[in-house]
Amino acid sequence: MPADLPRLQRPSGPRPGVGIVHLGLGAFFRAHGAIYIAEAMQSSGGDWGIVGVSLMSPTQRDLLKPQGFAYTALELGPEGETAQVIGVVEDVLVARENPAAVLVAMTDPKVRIVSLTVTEKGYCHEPSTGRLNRAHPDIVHDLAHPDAPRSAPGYIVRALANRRAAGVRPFTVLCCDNLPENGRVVRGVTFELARLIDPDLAGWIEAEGRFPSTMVDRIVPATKPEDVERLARLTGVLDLSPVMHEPFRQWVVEDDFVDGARPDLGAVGVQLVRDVTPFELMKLRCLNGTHSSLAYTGYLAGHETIAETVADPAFAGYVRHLWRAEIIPTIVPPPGEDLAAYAAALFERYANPAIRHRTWQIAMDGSQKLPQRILGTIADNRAAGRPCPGLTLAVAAWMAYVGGVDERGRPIDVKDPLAARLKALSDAGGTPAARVAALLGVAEVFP
Ligand code: CS2
Repeated sequence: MPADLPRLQRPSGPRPGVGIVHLGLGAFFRAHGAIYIAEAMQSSGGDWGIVGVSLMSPTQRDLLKPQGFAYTALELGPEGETAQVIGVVEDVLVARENPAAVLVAMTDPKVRIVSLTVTEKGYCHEPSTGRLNRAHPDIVHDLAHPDAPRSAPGYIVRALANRRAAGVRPFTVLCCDNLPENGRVVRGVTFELARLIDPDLAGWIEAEGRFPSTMVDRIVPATKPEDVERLARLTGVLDLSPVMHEPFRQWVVEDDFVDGARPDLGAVGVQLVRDVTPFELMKLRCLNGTHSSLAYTGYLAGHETIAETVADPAFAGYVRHLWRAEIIPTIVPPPGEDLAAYAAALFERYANPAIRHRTWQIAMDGSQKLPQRILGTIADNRAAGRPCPGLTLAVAAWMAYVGGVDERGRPIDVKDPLAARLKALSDAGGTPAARVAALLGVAEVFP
């Protein structure tokens, strides 16, 4: 890559005011919610500029700051690629470096929305129940130091307490993670934490706060160094933090915002509904459920990406069986949706050779994903007396995967908050039956 390339700069022109603080400024939100919000402002105006927050690492801030926090979104379709420069992020804060600055931003009366993509593990909840995990180290810290929080729920509670003390209306909490009834999960952990800190505050949040649920969908593989080089060759400009994404996108949002304050999302294709639940169940089970099933079985079979996995006839047959026989029968179609057509479109999305979505990446954090992606579907099949060997195989593959050794005896780099415990249980199990029994005993995962 030529050394003298010009660095990407923010597009010129007037800047909107900041109206949103986003916790967890990762690739997915920058390729999904941020683009919708930028388009909504182009379409209908409004001060919905975004201050991003990285809860832990300074990496995103250090990469984006020299570019004026602008970045390129590269759409990778089967027929070709399209680059778009996104300039909706006004600043990026690093919470671990300066928690006070994050709280100042979240307390600003002009900030009407706090959105989140902190991944399933970022809510400090128990995946099997949705309740706050009070033993979580960050929650233990936040209860002892509520004015300098570490967890996402801790920041939400403290910022809402500051707003209440200042006579400022609460912000809307907009969850953009793959959790069932994600708004209600965030609402629940926020209430529980607030009650433990200040019951009057919890009452105020309950009366005045809004936590709409959303369903988010776009396949966004992690950006790799070769993506940066490929983009530089395509555009002649150096962008050190681009995002790669598929053409497809969908955002379904419950239209329940504090004082109705939000960008004009309906103008740019966001579906604004009263109840997201049917859309969310369809997506979590049909997409994320098969994603995780293919991730563990595909990885163990030696396939590096989802596209490679479904190019294998055995796995193409496997995933089509999952949709037809084990997943779609458990779902009531949302209004206007044809589930067979939805699954067929998913297959084409998975087969997109331009998207190198690694099975290893999707396999991350399985203990936080399995309940809503696979176990709920198994439970519904069992209740209906319907066998589900395909999903059971996916759970077995997850159990083999967390054992940390693949089918060729090579080590697996298992990324999961419970990785050490899962490996210890697996190792102590001895026989396969004993390993299964030990892992089924992990109550945070298996209700
Ligand atoms: C994937 C999701 O990494 C994963 O767990 O299943 O990020 C998936 O790509 C998105 O939910 C698609 O909308």
